[in-house]
Amino acid sequence: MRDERGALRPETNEASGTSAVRSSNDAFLRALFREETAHTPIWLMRQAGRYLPEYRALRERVGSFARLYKNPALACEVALMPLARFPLDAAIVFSDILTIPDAMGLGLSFVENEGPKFERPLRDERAIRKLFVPDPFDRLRYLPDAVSVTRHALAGSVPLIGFSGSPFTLACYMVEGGVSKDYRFVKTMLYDRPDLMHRILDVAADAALVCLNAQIESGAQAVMVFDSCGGVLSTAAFREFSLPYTRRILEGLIAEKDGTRIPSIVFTKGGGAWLESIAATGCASLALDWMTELGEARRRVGARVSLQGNLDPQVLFAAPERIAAEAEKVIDAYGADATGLVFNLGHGVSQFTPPEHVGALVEAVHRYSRKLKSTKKSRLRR
Ligand code: 1CP
Repeated sequence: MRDERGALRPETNEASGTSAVRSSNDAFLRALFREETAHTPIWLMRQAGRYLPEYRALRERVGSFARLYKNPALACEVALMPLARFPLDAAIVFSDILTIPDAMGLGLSFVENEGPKFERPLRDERAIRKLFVPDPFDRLRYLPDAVSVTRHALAGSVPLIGFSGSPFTLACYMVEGGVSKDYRFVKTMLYDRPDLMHRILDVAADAALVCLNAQIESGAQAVMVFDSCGGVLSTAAFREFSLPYTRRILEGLIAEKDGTRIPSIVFTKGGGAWLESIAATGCASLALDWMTELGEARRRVGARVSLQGNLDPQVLFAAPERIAAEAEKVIDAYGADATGLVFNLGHGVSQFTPPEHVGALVEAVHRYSRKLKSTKKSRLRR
């Protein structure tokens, strides 16, 4: 089905027939809202990616990463790959945060083993003044279409997450032109020409917002903002150049779709010092990197937001028994009986992770949390 703008639209809640029911497994959405669940839901950042041999084979066949995410049917196929292997509690649309600057005309390419590169990084004032907000249903049409095709294919099995980069993280890639170790260009601009930095952030915030809302309109049931570079800032700079722009996105998000609230998650890598201010932006949930202790985070902000995280992704290199033991530690750190935890890694799955180890993690989180939650229930009945 296509709407008046010609975009693909999911047949809403086709599986249930009612608009109020979320998904047959709604543990992920319930946990985001700090409601009771029978188990702790789990999904992993970058769950659909290079550690899966079927992903590598498809990318090889198709020729590039961009050909995958620009084709809604292939993007859907990739998003479903990890779910075919593991009983994960959420799916995430297969795309990249850098599609927004690409649609702004910066010329994105992905160079093998070097990561993303922009042909025209933003360095001069004229280019910055000309920056514009791309129409998500025009230049980025493949993204809302991928959301709608994936939502349809999930058929109500688990919820679908949409995402974007935070304005500051987008600005880092746009100014640096790719991955950076020292953030030299972006920090030079931020301190020397804060007016230009604010101009980029202003456009990036509007672009991220329209892009997230397009994903919600197309069927995303939760959205996540990745501030993967936020942690490189001083506290003062974070308060000036990252936080207000993330807040602006959260304030503009579509809050409810078909009678169901749409929760938002904010991930600030290296943001452990600022949890209170991030929680005050209005997000439903904070995603934490592995440096932050979950129990401490819960004491600081757990009454306001749910938490997502935060196993060190490199634990997945260890043997399955060690993975299970480390996962239990994460759950225990949060508070075994508690509501409001979505299990995840503290950052994306490494491409060198053996897929069976991801299976062992998902199994351990489900098994251990089910045991703890049923013990709590029978304790309450007594
Ligand atoms: O096949 C390939 O070589 C492409 C590898 C790849 C993949 C699978 C890239 C390149 N991006 C992605 C997908 C992707 N990116 C998803 C898909 C959904 C999922 O989680 O399964 C998401 C959510 C992202 C988000 C993203 N891209 C972030 C934010 C999260 C994070 O990891 O901090 C960032 C910073 C990027 C930039 C990016 N894209 C790709 C690379 C190599 C990079 C540079 C950063 C890095 O090395 O991870």
